[in-house]
Amino acid sequence: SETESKQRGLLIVIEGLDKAGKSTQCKLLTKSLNAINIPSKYLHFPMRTTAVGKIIDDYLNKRIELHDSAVHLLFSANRWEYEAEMISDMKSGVTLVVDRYSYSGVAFTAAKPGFSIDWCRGPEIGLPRPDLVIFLSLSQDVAAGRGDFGEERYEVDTFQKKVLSNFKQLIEPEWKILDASRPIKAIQKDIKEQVLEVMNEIGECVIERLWT
Ligand code: NYM
Ligand code: MG
Repeated sequence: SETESKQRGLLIVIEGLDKAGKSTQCKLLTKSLNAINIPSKYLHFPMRTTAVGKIIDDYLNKRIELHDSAVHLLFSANRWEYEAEMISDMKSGVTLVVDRYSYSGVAFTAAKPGFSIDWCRGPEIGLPRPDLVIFLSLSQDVAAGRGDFGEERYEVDTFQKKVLSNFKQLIEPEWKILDASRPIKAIQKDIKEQVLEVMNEIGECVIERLWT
C-alpha cells in the first residue's frame, strides 16, 4: 500500500564545538528541505523547555551545582524523553535535523576528570542511530576568534580543547567532516548534498540503534 512504501524520515545530526555554526546550519537545512517538500523538523539538545531540560539549563547557567555523573544522566534522559517522538516522526516521514546529540553528551562529560568515553556512552546505548552525522570541524583557535564565549559552564578554552579531542575519538568512517571555517552558504551547500545522497540510499531501511 501507499503507507507501507512511504520513505521514512531520516535522523540527521550535526555536531561540532561551540561556535562551529551548528544551529545556523541546522535551521537553514530544515528550511530548505521543507521548501522542496521533504517534511523536516529542527531539534536541539539539550531541549531546555522540558522538566529535565530546565534542570540542565539551571546547571549550565551556574544557578545550581550537580554531581557530574548526575548531569551526564540528565543530558541523556533529555534525549530519551524525545525517543518516542523521534521514532514516530521518522515513521511518519518527517526528517529530523538535530543540533547536537549523544556525541556531544559523551565528548563533553568525558572532558571532565575521571570520566571515560566508554562510561559516558552507557546511557546513550539504544537511542536511535543517526542516518547521517555531519561534523563541523573548526580548530579551537578559530572558534575562539569568533568572539567571546558566553558565561555558560564549559565555555572555556581549555575545556573545549579536551572536548575536541574527545570528538575526534568518536568519529566513525561514515561521518562527513566539513570545514566550518568557510562561508555559511558553502557549508550549507555541502550539507544539503550529503543529506540528499543519504536520503536516496536509506529508502525504507529500519531505524538502527546507537552503540549496540
Ligand atoms: N552539552 C550538550 C553536554 O554537555 N551534553 C549533552 O548531551 C549536550 C547535548 O551543553 N556547551 C553541552 C554542550 C554545550 C551546552 O548546548 C549547551 P548548546 O547547544 O550550546 O545549547
Ligand atoms: Mg551554546
